[in-house]
Amino acid sequence: MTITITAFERSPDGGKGLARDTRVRWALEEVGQPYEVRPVSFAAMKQPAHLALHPFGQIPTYEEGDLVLFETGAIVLHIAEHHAGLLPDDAHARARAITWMFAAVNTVEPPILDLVTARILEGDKPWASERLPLVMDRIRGRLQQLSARLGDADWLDGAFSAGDLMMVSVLLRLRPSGLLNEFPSLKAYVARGEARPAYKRAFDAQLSFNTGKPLAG
Ligand code: GTB
Repeated sequence: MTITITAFERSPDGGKGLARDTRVRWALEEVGQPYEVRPVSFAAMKQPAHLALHPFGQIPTYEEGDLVLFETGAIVLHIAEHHAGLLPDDAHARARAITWMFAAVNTVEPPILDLVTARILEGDKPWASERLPLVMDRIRGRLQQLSARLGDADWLDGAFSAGDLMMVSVLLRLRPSGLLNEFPSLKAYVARGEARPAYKRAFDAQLSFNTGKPLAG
């Protein structure tokens, strides 16, 4: 059955891979599932046709036959549950990998999104310069805890899983801030994720989509 996801017609990041369709593309590449991408403009996202797929008028969405999903955590979990390669077989290890997926979107991503809000949406407010260091410190706190748990392991819990895919995707959003440089083990963890062939294919595909330039090779 054809899988179709939606993505920004043109991502505001110009193809740096920071929009959330990249993590869905990455999951599909990891499990070897072909997919199609339907571009959606900002205006179309808020129209009834797209709102029927995504109640909050955002991308990405995921369509497979009569199944329609939104929320990248749920989409990646669906992909991981239906195709081998992103979740371990052992029931406890599988539950722990899913726990890391939730930790990525529920515990690590919120302060990172707060930084985007503080910088971009609230950057011109008179209190912005006082708030920014507080937001940065909350992120540092989380990164400290995450790097303590990762230790010198390659991945968060044994082999690479959907938990790592989500966590690396969330941490990548920090790159423009430079904060990852303060945590060399996390920087290396993110680099390991980016070095995976499936990530590279996903990144190249979104870059080509966003720039209109054909895929190399
Ligand atoms: N919790 C949802 C999920 O995980 O699926 C969040 C989805 C979401 O935030 N989608 C964003 C969106 O559709 C795109 S990814 N925004 C349009 C809107 O809300 O009207 C967020 C994003 C946007 C831009 C960049 N960038 O340019 O760097 C990076 C990430």
